[in-house]
Amino acid sequence: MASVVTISTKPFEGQKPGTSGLRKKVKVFLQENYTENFIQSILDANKDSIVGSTLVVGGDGRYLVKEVVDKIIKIAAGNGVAKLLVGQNGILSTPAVSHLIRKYKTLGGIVLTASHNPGGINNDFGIKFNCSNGGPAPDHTTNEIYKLSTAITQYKIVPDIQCSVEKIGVQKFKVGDKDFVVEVIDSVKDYVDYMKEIFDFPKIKSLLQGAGKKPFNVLIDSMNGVTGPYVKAIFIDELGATEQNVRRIVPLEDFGGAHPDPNLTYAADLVNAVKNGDYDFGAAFDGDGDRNMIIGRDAFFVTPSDSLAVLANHLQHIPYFQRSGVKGFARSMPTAAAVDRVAAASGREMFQVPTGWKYFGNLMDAGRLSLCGEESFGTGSDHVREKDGLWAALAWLSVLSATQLSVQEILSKHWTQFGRNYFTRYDYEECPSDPCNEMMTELEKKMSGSGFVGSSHSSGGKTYVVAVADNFSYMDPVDQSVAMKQGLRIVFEDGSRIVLRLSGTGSSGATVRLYIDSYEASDVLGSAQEKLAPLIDVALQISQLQKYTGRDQPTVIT
Ligand code: VG1
Ligand code: CO
Repeated sequence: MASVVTISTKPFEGQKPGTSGLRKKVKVFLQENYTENFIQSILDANKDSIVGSTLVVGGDGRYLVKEVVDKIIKIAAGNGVAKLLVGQNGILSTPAVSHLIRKYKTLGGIVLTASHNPGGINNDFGIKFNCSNGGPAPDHTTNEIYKLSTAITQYKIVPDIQCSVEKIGVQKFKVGDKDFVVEVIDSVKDYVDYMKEIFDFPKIKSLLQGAGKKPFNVLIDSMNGVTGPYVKAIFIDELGATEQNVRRIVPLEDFGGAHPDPNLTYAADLVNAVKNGDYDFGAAFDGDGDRNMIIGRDAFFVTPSDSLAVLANHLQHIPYFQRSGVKGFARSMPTAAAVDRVAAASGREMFQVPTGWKYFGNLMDAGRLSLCGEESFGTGSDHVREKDGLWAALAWLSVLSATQLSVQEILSKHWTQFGRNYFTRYDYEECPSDPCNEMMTELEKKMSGSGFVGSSHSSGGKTYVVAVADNFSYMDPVDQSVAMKQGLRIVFEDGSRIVLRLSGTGSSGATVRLYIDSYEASDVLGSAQEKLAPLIDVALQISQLQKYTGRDQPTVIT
């Protein structure tokens, strides 16, 4: 029998979850009691239901996941949790955690990941709490966790529990007179079974095998993140792909030094391999498996905003939606409005929420939302309450199989029918914080000053007249909660738009994100960078971004 020990502790500053959980350098989490404090604060935020509860625990395999899984086991036992479902070796993708919470109806789950941020001893770690609907905790819960972390005086732990998470199976412990159970589960099985229900695997398999014609060649890149074992189970074991169709499918603690963010800069390897090889389709996923990048033959790039719109227009090809029907659509505010046009054409509800997947959950729970996405390579549906990288790749393959078109043909057809929202995002990563904050304050002042609305701004022979200027705020239509200050937005009379916000997922300094989009009804086959160049210039002029950040070039262009 093991017993509970109460350890005195003092609050740490800055345990405030950002866009998606608490993310800091590994070395910050390694401080004595830092991680314990935050875990205790999560459990305390659930104090009315924690005793006797079940929680799901797992992470993306990065450095520190195993150690923190062990701490969670001991602290959960100390707080009267009855059972933990833990992925083998601590491995669970973020969408898989969401699915497990829903399937086994648990109180929630703790996800150990800093997502697309690099891993390893000198990089990032993160902890996120997901609620019983499977989704990231909403603002009122993360605010409560933060508040508790600022006043914490003790945590409860059972140091004597020795629990290995290497082997699948049930381990039982006695804590005082209570039972405590840790069930180590297969990291991929439940998720793979679910994908087989959602999609028509035999159809996708026959697409990949060519169905008598030339095989449809895919290249799937896990970037050494958590999706590796899922990709192996789905693409190789189920869909008959070979080792030539997959890359980097072994999860590594430091992602092999890669920055596991599937975009044109950090997944350049995949882009080049598809460009130079005989591939019809490429996909990459981020560290924790919730993001996706889709490219076609010759590395034809599908922007996430377009990907969302194309999927919205083709959901009828996916068995899950044939059964459940298609409800509304949603996107985050900075995401280009391509999907809005599909919603309008099909008479469906359309929602625009702040950045972060937590804002989609209520709409899904209320039965009003089927498909949503973010420009940051996030796409997903109400099958879980997280964005889901593998789901997106399988959804694309379902559409390609049903239409028998190439990726590029689908996009051209889409733009011809709906027009095109040209979109680009510039990221200025890890800039000094103070000047960036000042830039946002000054810009907001300028935007609310008299005469800004109606003012003209010119570049490259084009003139834009400001129609709307605001700091985006959102009221959730389900629970009426309000999220303020979610990004500065300047909309011009022709509908073009500039959005500027500071990232809430970085672990040091400030990352500035500049989003630009502009709609063209018929001139749809141009290059986004060329089309948007004047607007980008206008954005740099108005914000004086280069002066404040000291950067003349962005770190990443999407
Ligand atoms: C970024 C993206 C946002 C996404 C979030 C979490 O947030 O912009 O769209 O939901 O990352 O994604 P921010 O605050 O840095 O802009 V993940 O895959 O890192 O959990
Ligand atoms: Co992620």
